Parts: sequence; structure tokens; C-alpha cells
Amino acid sequence: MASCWWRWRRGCSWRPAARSPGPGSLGRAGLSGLRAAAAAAASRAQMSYFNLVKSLTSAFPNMYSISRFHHVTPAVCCCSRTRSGEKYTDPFNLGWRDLKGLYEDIRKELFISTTELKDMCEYYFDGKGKAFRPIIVVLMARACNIHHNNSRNVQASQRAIALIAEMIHTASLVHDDVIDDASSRRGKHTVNKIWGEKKAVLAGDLILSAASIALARIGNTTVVSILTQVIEDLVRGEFLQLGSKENENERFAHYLEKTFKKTASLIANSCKAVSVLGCPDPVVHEIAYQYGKNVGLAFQLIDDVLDFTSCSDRMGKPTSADLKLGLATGPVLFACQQSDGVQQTTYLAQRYCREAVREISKLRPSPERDALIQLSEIVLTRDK
Ligand code: GRG
Repeated sequence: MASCWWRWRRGCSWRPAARSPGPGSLGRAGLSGLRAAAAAAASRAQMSYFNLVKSLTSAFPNMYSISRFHHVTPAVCCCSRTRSGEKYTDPFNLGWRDLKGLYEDIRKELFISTTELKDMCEYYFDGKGKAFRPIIVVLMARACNIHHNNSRNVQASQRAIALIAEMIHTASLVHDDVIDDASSRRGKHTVNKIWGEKKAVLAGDLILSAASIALARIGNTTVVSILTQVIEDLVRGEFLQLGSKENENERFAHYLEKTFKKTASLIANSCKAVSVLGCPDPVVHEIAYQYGKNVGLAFQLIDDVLDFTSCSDRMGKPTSADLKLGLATGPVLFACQQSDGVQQTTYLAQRYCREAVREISKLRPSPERDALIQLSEIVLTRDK
């Protein structure tokens, strides 16, 4: 396996790819919580397989097919080989060429004179995040540009989308930590813990407004409406998370809708935005969107698995957090109607990644397209 950009950046180790994770491989911190929650949930009600199918297919008739769920084919994505025939490329190295100065440029966008507010808004733009979203965005931009007219350059407006995506993401993290009363993120105290909730909300607002100004400056109304949809989705996703479904049948659909809105929408729509800027073909826009959506869903499913299987030190934030907040994520929801929630959630993430690979493979071969394929494997094997 090629060197992973975020192991390279942050010195983290790989989780073994979940080729056939037996029950023994899951017994790490937080699993006892999973089992307890799963047992409690299972004793409350047994969601039948049929009802699960019904609830999922009715909520997302076009997005989700039950045949993707409970699938025990143990293969990860078929993405360990380069498809363009060119040298095996590391997604981070390739993407980072267009992202040099990313955080300095974001700090310029923030342009705040008040010292305290400036410190709060710049707090997470310290280079310690994975920059997962900007990397995907610039790789997608290049892949689409090459597909369209063999152009090897990322346009300034496309690079701006990478910055904007990271700013929207960060603003939502600041707000999310207030809602969850979280005390640590990325291995340090949260903004709300240091400056208090009220100021944290305002800092999140300011980052979001700076992102909106940068978006307006691009001057493309289609792109503006694509990315403002993300902001609506983030809020609606967070709102969905505040509620729960009494009806067991609706719980999984509710979880997947929340997952799309909270995490996948930003990745899907940022990918779509750069494709619109780089290529006039709506078919390409849909490929970019579908790739981002599927990778985003897989990313969040693995995030939910890591909440059970990883430890706080590695994640840089508290683990088992979802259970403590009373949130039933994939591992618990699957465990309600069969034994192995973590494994089934991982399989589901694999299915989404395979779909992402299928979509992006429709573009003309390029190192950037291969890097996006590789990135989907990194999503599955990341350990933080
Ligand atoms: C629009 C400002 C605004 C708020 C909307 C609070 C809220 C309402 C939305 C929250 C959305 C949210 C925080 C989703 C979590 C997504 C997620 C998986 C975050 C973790 O991403 P990583 O692992 O984090 O990429 P790093 O720290 O590496 O950036």
C-alpha cells in the first residue's frame, strides 16, 4: 500500500483493512458500551430485516438499496492498483501541490481586527486537521479539468472552493462542539471550553460569513446555490440528530439521512462545485457529486465505527461520545437486529466506497482520478 498522506502528515498508524473482521478483532475500548447499548436496544424491539428494507427504500428510493446492506462480501475497494497506468500516486502529495498556503489563505479570508475574535476564529486553522475535504476538492478539480480538456491546472476559483469547504466544515465543528458540550477536539481544548459557548457560537458564525463572502466573490450563481445547499443540509442534519424516531423502522433511514446532511453533503456539493467550474457537462457534475456523496457517507460510517473502536488519544476527541449523547449510530442500529454492528457498518462503508470508485472511474484516466480512487480506500482504513 502506498504511503498514506495522513499517516505521513500526522504520524498515525493504519487500522488493518476490514477484509474479514472477526468478532475478536473488535474487542477494543468502547465495545462493551456498544454491546450494552445493542443488547438494550435489541431487547426493546427487534427490527425485522423486512421492515429495515422497507424503511430504507421508502426514505431514500434512489439513494439506498438494501442489497448494499448486510452484504458480507469481505473485499475492500478494488483500488490498490493504479488505473490510469501511471505511477502509483499518493493522494496527499498530489493534492497538496495545489494547497500550499491553505491555512494562511484562510486566515487572510477571516480578516478580523479584534484580537480575541481573531484568536478564536483562527484556532482550528493551525494545520492539525486532516484537510480531507480540501484534498478531495482539488483532486476532483484536476480530474474534471483533465477529463474536459486535458488541462493540468486548478483554477483559482476551484482552489477557493477547497478553502470554503474547509471553512464551512470548521464553522460547523465549532457549533457542533457547543451543541454537544464537547471539551476536546484535534487533541486540544474546544473553542467553547476556552472562550465559553456564547463567544464560540459567534466565532462559528464569523467563519461561516467569511466563507460566504469568499463564495460570493467567485461570482458564479450556480456554485453559490450548490454550496448554500450545504449550509441548509448541515443545519437540518444537526436538527435531525437532536430528534429521534419512536418507530424502530424509521431509525436507520433517519440515521442515513442525518449522515448525508451532516457529512456527505459538504463533500458531494464541493466536488460538484469544482466540476461545474471546470467542465460544462452535467454528466460530469453528477459523477463528481456521486463520488463525493458516497465517499462522504463512508467517511461518516467509519467515523461512527471509530467512536466505538478507537481511543480518545488517537482520535484527539472523546470516543464513545455518540453513546454518551444517546445517539444511535450505525454500529448500534445494526446491532439491534443482528450481532455485529461494527462489522456491518464497516461493510456498508465498503459498499459506499465501491460505488464511489465506480462513479469516478467514468472519468478519463489521470493520476488525480487514481488518487481519488485511493482516497476511498484511505477512508476505510483510517484509524483517526
Ligand atoms: C453551518 C456553521 C454551521 C453549522 C450547522 C452544528 C452544525 C449546524 C452542523 C455540524 C456538522 C458536523 C460537525 C458534522 C461532523 C462531521 C465530521 C465527521 C467531522 C469530523 O471530520 P474530520 O474527521 O475532522 O475530517 P478534522 O478534525 O480532521 O477536520
